[in-house]
Amino acid sequence: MGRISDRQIDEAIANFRFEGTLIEQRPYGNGHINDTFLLTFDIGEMGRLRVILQCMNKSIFTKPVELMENVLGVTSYLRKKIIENGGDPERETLNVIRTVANRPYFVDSQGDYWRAYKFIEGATSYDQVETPEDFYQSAVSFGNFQRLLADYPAETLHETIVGFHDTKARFATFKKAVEEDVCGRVASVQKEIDFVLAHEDVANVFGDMLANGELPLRVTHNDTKLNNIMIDDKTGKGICVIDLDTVMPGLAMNDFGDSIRFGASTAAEDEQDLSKVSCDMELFDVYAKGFIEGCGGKLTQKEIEMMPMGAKVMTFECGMRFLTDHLQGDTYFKIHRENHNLDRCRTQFKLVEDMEAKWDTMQEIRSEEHTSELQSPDHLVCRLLLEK
Ligand code: ADP
Ligand code: GN1
Ligand code: MG
Repeated sequence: MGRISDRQIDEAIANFRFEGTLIEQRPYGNGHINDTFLLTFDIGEMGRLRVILQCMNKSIFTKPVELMENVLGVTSYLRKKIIENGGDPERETLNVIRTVANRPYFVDSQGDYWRAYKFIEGATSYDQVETPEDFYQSAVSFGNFQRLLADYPAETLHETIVGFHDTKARFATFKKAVEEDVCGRVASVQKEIDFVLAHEDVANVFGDMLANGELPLRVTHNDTKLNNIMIDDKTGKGICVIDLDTVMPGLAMNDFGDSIRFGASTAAEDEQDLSKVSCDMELFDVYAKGFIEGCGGKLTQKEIEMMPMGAKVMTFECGMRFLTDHLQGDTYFKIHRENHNLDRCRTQFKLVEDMEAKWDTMQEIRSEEHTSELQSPDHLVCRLLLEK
């Protein structure tokens, strides 16, 4: 991992209300943003207790206190809903463990911010789809997450990353990175740069529709990749949506699309053999079905119509973000090898091309199904939020 010293980890561990004797600590998971550790405690006759300890990435999340306010707000709201629905709030939402000073986060002597969550036992976060059924279940859960938060007071949420899915603004940032060429990498990625420039229209679609009032803003997750959901090992159901750092007003199609970009790909996000990368239409289909069901009839006709576009926009945006980071010297996404962000960018652009080739099929799948019951856009309340 590198960024965090052992001394900092020890300092953080000493400052949370953990029970028992620490018997193991190790880096954990495949997130690209935070530094995540799994801690195991021996609690005597009661056995073992595991927790997740995370150092938040403060160069990305520049206001960690506001971020934790969002997390606490959303998890306590979900907790109530889960209890009302007869669910298990210990496993179906994240549970923040407080510090000895009774705070939801700890600031260490280096100024880094830490938080801890109960580990969700008996469930797995997958990096690649193993069965269509799992993918379907993750879709139901992400849709359900959006439905459960439909009446959440959106105006209380802080915008943790400004313009997170403002694809148009990200296009402008990309162009600036090309102009500046701080690492001298532009010449070696001209093909990828040309791909972005040829797709400017994709960057503008949703911004223009939002401006015209054609799409509602809702409280969305905004980072719906498969490893941000825990699938129950026994029932196979999506039990808990995790990684709540980017819960903010956003677009339903982006939550849909980000899942497709990651989970409906036939290869890993960083696969180097591009012949293995394509968008699986069966997976697209099962995910669309599960997501619409999970949203419980809340999506508008226009939103459903724009779901394939959500897949294309999110995939294009993510590829462009990886390329921008490659040009800027890999300062945002964690990398584990040379040109890692470039490899990631290439898989995303291959997926965009494949979606373009399969565009008619994607439209058909979407329109064949699920368009029967359509509701009014009752969440326009959020519309003004991003403009404030
Ligand atoms: P990042 O923002 O870096 O992606 P995440 O919050 O997604 O960080 O955490 C990284 C990984 O750690 C997740 O993909 C998941 O595998 C694991 N993880 C996070 N929180 C929990 C939890 N409460 N219980 C079990 N696993 C978790
Ligand atoms: C990051 O945090 P993680 O690894 O779940 C990123 C997403 C990207 C994704 C690409 C806060 O997600 O936006 O789509 O990597 N999260 C943030 O894999 O930037
Ligand atoms: Mg994550």
